[in-house]
Formats: sequence, structure tokens, C-alpha cells
Amino acid sequence: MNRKNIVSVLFAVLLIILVGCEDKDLPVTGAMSEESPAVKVEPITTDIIDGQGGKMGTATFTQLAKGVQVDVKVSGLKPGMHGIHIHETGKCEKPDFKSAGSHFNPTMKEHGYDNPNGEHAGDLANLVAGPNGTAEVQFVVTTVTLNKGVPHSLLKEGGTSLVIHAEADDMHTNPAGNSGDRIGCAVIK
Ligand SMILES: [Cu+2]
Ligand SMILES: [Zn+2]
Repeated sequence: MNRKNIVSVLFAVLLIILVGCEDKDLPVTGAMSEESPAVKVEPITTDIIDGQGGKMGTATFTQLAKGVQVDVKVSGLKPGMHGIHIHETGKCEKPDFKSAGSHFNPTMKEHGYDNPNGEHAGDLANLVAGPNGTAEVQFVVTTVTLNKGVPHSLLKEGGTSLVIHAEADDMHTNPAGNSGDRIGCAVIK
């Protein structure tokens, strides 16, 4: 064998080793992600009710590897921005939804993404309704989970709730960004 051939053979052997290793590693990776509780949690879909108790839309919560995806479909809103948050109690008593309590805040922070001491785990970006008063929006909230038994779980004892407000959230004023009345509410349980 000349030198060039030896190099070729060595390269081929190296390739086989590398590919062989990869084959061995793949099932292990798969097994690990299967065991992760984040993958097993079923999505939750819940009705959003208005101050009269009528259905104004739905919210779906889906566990991701790093947080919870929230899909909101809602109608009957004033066009423009509305504060929307996860509140600490899973109770939506019309007409004012005060029963939902304060913003979900297991880490004891202040309100808003534009607050140096923020943000509440339950804070979301503003919901924007179109000219016809409907909104179909997706948020990813990395500060919460659907996995039970941890402080930032949306499925803690008593549950939590998703609340839509009449006005825009300014993202810094405590306790709720000056977002006004609670006009929509969905129980997360
Ligand atoms: Cu709120
Ligand atoms: Zn807040």
C-alpha cells in the first residue's frame, strides 16, 4: 500500500467509528427526552368568559421544553392593546373577576417587562385586537410550567387564571400596568 492508500483506509476506519458512535448515542438521547416530564403534559384548552358570563373565546396552554405556549382566540374587544396576565387563583367570578387575585408571582417580583424589579411570572405582552375586535395571538411564557409540584406551576393547588383587561398594559406600573378593569377570564386547572 502506498501512503495515499493508507491515509484513505485510516479515514474510512475513522468514519466507521464516528458513525458507529452516533448510532449508539441516538437511542439514548431519544429515551432521555421521552422521560422528561415536559414532553408528557397534555395541552389544556379553557373558555374565556366575559363579565356577563358569556364565552368570548378560548385559551390553549401547551407545555414546551422551556415554558408554556399560550394560544388566545378572542372576540368582542375594543380594537387595540389590552393587558393580559396569568393571575394567581383559578376562579373567574363575574362581573369583575376580582376572584382571580393578583398576578401569578411565585418569585416575588414587581410588575412588567419594563420594570427593573420585574417581571411577575404571570406577565405577558399586550394582546392586540384588530379593527373588528378579534384577536388570535400566541405567547410563549418562559417563567411558568404545566408540570405539577413546582412553585411556578400553573396547575398549583387551586389553579391559576388568564385575565384580559380593558386597557393597555404599560409594562411597569404596579400592580397591573394600569390596564384597567378585568373584562375576560379563563380558569387554568
Ligand atoms: Cu391582569
Ligand atoms: Zn404583573
